[in-house]
Amino acid sequence: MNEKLLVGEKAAEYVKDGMVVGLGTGSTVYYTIQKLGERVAAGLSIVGIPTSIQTEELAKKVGIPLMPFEEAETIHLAIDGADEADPESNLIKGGGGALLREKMIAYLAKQFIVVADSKKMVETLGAFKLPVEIIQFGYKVTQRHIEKLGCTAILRVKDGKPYVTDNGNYILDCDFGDIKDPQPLELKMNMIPGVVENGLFVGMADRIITVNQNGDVEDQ
Ligand code: ABF
Repeated sequence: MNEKLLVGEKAAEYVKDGMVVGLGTGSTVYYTIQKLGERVAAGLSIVGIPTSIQTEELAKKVGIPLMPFEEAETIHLAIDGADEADPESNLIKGGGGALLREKMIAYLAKQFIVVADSKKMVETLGAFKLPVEIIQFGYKVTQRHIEKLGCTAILRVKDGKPYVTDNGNYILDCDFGDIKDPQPLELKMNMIPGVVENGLFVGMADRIITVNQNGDVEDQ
């Protein structure tokens, strides 16, 4: 059973005519975007705001009209994936490197729906290393400040070079072990000069669509 397809397509049902829709990044929301493309072709009138260049290209390919984030007065609904989700619907995101734009769009959205296969649902966040977006300047100093919070912070590398986000920044993947209380960590992290944003989305998700133990799509 393709859990990503099931939850991704279920989320598309929440999109109504006239909506401005935040379009997430990743392999699960991929199915949401595909389904929305079909519905647009059948007459659905929406405008999408992509959370990454990758999603912008996918949305154009499937025919979803787009608008620049700067022009958005409001976003009715943002739909995105996650790397982990705990029972309080706190998330770790950023495995795909798009966490900054994802968080900016989710923050503006009136409703934020997360699509997550069952493997993403955890009791405690932290098995997935926390992505943190930092500026390139002085990144080793920033890395040391972050490690003083109690983690090992590893510079994300791609093709042998530091990975660079759509915004021209680096990402550190930070191993804190179990993150039992994500809110103070989210705040402390962003206080560090050089940190742009981190992948803890605390209290932001309004709904998580996943698959339960019986294999049924569950709308939490
Ligand atoms: C995106 O979804 C990222 O934040 C996250 O890394 C990614 C993971 O989800 P998937 O498994 O759907 O690719 O929003």
